[in-house]
Amino acid sequence: MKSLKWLLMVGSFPLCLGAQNAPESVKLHQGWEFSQVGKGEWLPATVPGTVHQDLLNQDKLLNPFYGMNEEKVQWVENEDWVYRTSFQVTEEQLNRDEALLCFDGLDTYADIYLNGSLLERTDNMFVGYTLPVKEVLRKGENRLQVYFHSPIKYTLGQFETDGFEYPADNDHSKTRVSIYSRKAPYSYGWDWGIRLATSGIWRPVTLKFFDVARIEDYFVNQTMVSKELAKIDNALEINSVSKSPKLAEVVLTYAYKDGAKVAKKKNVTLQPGINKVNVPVEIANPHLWMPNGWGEPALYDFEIVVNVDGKTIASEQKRVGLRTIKVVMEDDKDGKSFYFEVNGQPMFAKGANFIPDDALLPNVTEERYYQLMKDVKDANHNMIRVWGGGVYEDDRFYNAADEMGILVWQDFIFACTTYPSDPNFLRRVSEEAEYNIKRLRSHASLAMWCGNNEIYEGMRYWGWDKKYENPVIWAEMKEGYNKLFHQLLPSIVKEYDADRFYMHGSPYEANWGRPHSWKIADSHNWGTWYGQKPFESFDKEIPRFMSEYGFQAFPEMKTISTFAEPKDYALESDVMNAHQKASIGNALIKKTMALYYDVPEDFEELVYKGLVLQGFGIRHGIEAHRRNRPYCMGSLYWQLNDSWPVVSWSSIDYYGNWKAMHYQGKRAFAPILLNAFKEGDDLCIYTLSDELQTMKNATLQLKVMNFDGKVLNSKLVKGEVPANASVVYCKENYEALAKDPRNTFLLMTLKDAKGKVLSEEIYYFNYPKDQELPVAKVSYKVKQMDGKCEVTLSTKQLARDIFIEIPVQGARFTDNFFDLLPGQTKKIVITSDKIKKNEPVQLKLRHLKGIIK
Ligand code: NHV
Repeated sequence: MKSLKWLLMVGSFPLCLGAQNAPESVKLHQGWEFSQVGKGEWLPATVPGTVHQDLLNQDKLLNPFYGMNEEKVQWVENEDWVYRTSFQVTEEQLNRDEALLCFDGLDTYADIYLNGSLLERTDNMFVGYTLPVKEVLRKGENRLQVYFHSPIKYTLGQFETDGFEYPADNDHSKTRVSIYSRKAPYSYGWDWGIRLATSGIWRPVTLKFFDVARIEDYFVNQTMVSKELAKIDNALEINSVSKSPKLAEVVLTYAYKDGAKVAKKKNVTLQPGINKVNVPVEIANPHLWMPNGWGEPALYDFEIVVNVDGKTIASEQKRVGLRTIKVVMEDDKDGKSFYFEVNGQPMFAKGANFIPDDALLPNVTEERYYQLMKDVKDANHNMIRVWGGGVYEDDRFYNAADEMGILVWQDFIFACTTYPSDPNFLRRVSEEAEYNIKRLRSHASLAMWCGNNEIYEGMRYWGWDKKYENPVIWAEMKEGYNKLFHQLLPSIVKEYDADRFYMHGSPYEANWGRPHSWKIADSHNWGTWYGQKPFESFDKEIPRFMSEYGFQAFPEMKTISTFAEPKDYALESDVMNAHQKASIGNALIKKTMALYYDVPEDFEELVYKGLVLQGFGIRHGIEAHRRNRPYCMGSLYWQLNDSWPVVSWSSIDYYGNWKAMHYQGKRAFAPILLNAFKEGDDLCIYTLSDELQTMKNATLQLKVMNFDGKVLNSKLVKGEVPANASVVYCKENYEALAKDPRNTFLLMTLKDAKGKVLSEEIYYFNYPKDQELPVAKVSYKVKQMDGKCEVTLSTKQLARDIFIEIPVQGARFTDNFFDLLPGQTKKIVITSDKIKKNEPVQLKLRHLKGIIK
C-alpha cells in the first residue's frame, strides 16, 4: 500500500534513457602502506588512522598510555611519513563525466600525489578536500601517495621568525609551535592530555564517479517552526560538469518514521558550474524535536534526488529534527541573561564539556560515539559543549546527539592562547569555518557557535599582557582577536548559518576571580580548583550560565592498573605523576578531601574516596545552579570524558567507566529533584523541576531517622511542583530537625497524586567526617548469567557511598556509588558482553566505613 502511494506521489519518469548512470562511491581504505621518510621500509597501514597507531600495530612503538612511555614516543612528531596505496579503475569509470578524490580529513601538512601528479598540498586538519581527478586517473592500476610533513618541523620557520612566543601554556613542548597549525590543539598536550602530535589520513578517503552533476551542498534550513507548521527551505548547490545546460528533475521526499513518504518535485535547468536550487516544503502539525527530558527527539528522513533523462544522477539523505533553538542574551536588571529557549520554552541546560574521546582520534568507533552519547542521555543531560581545544567532531557525534535529544554547544577550535592573524592563517580559518558550518548546520542538535575557549579571559586576566614587553606585539594580538572572533568568524556564520547564535568566546565577559562577571552571560568557575575554595563557594558564586567548573578524581583502580604496576600505587609516584598533568593536583585533592572526609593513607582507599569526593562536590555545584534558576539557566561541568587513562576532571574514564560523579550528575540532573538547603534558621526544601507540566496534589514526606533506621520525627506536607521552575516547596526549622546531626539524617520523599515517587533524597546534617557512621554490615548475593550479573545488597544500618568494583572495563551498572538506607534492599544489574555465566567475576565492594566482606 505504502509503495503504491509512493509511486503515485513521485510519478513516473519519462522512459527515454540517457548515457548517465547512478553515482558511484568507492572507499579507498585497502592496501595502504606507510614508511618513515629516510628509512625505506614499507609496512602495512590502516586508513583512516594515525601514524602512531600504525606504529603500534607493527610493534614499532611503545604503548604511549603505559607508565612513563609518553616521553619515549615523542620522536614520532619530528619525522615525515609517507602513505601509499594503489587501486584499480575500469574503462567505464574513466568514461564517467567526472571523478573526484575526496579526503574527509588529513592531519595536517600533506602532499597528495596521484600517478605522479601533485594534486594538492594541505594545511588544515579540519577541512575535507575534494579533488577532481578525471584527467589524472588511468585505466588499470593507479598509485596514490600522501606525504606528511612533521607538523613540528613544518612550522619551525614561523616560530623562529615571529620574534616572540605565544602563551600556549598547554603545549607541552619547549618549542610551542601548536598555534601555527590548524591542527587539534589538545594533540600537543593539555592539562589532562598526553602529547601525541599525530599525522595521518584521519578521516575516510573516497573515490567518486558521477555523470552530469553532483550535490555539492544540501542545507535543511528551517525558516519557521511552530506546533502548527514547519517551513523548510531545502537549499541545494548542484555542481554541473556538463558543458551545456541540462534539464533535471529535483525530487525531495520526506517521511516521519514509517509513515507515508511525501514528495515534491521541481524541474530545473542545470547550467554548467554551481546551481542554487531551493525546494521549500511546509509540514503541518510537525512532530517536534524535543531535548532529552522533554519528550521524543523526533526525526524525519529527508531525501533529495536529482534525475536527468529519467536516471538518478545524484542523491543525498538527511535526518531532520524540526525545532526552534534561540539563545536569549539580553541586558536585564541583573546584567546580561544567557539561556536557551527550545520550541519556545526556556530550557535549563544540563550537561558537560566534551573533549576528544581519544588521543588517537580515528580509534573512536561509531559504537563509542553512541555509547558516550547514551551515557550523556542516561545521566539526564540535555546539552554537550564541544570545547575549542579539540576538533570539530565527527558526523557520527552529531547524529548521535540528534537522535538522543542533546543540544550541542559548538566552539570553533581555538583555546587558551592567542593565535596568529596573518593573511595565510586567516585564509585557513575562513576555509575551515565555511567547511564545518556547511557540514554541521542541518543538525537539529546544533544549538550555537562560540568563537573560542577562554582567550579573551586569558588576555584580560592571565597576565599575558605583561609577558609581551613590546607593545607592538601585544597590540597585534589584541587586533588579532578582533579579526578572528569579532570579524571573520561572525561574518562566516552570518553568511552560511545566519539564524544560529554566535558568541565571540566563552566565558563571554571575564573569569571567576571577578565577581561582577557572574552577572554577565556565561561563566567558568574554577574557584573550587585553581582557587582552592570549598564546594560551598558554588552556593554563593552563581552565574547566569555556568559553562565550566570542575574537580579532579583518579580513575578507578582497574583503569589505573592499565598504566601502572602495584609498585607505582602511590599518590606522587613517577608513573602517577606522569598521568597527572594539572599544575596543582594530587595535593589539592587531599586538601579538599580533608574538609569533608577522613583522609585515608591507603592508596586504593584514597582513589575510592577521591571519586566519592568529586561526585559530592560537583553535585553540590549542579544543585546550586539549578536552585538559582531563572537567574542561572545552565550548568555544564568540566569535563565529560578522557582521551587516555589519566587523573582528570572527567565523569567517565577513558575505558568508559562511570566515575561516582557521573552517577551523582545523573541524580542531580533528574527531571524533578528535591533539594534541601539551609538558609538562616530554616532548612528550605526546594523542588527543582525541568518538566513542562506542573505536578498538582503532590505530597512530601519528611522523616528524620537515625543510622539504625529508627524514625525520630515524621511529617507530610502537601503542595505542588511548578513546571520548569525551582521553588521552595516548604521550609522547616533547622534546629528542630537536626537535633542529633552526627547520628541522624533527613529522608525526603516526594510523591504525585497517584503515589508515584517523583524524587527521593537524603539530607545529611553533617559531612561524613563529622558523622558517627556505623561500620554497617552490608550483605549481598550475586547471580551471574551470560552478559550480566545481579548483585542484591541489603543492610540494617546506613551505608554511604557503596562502590561495587569489578575488573571488567566499560561494564554498565544500573547504579553505583549510592547510599543504602537502614533496612533497604537494592538490586544492581551489571551488564557487559565480557561477563560469562561460568566465569565468576571478582567483585569488590566497599562503603565509606570499609570493605564489604
Ligand atoms: O584546567 C582544566 C580545564 C582545561 O582543561 C580547559 O582548558 O577550558 N580548564 C581550566 C580553566 N579552563 C579550563 C580555567 N583555568 C584558569 C582560569 C584562571 C586562572 C588560571 C587557570 C578548560
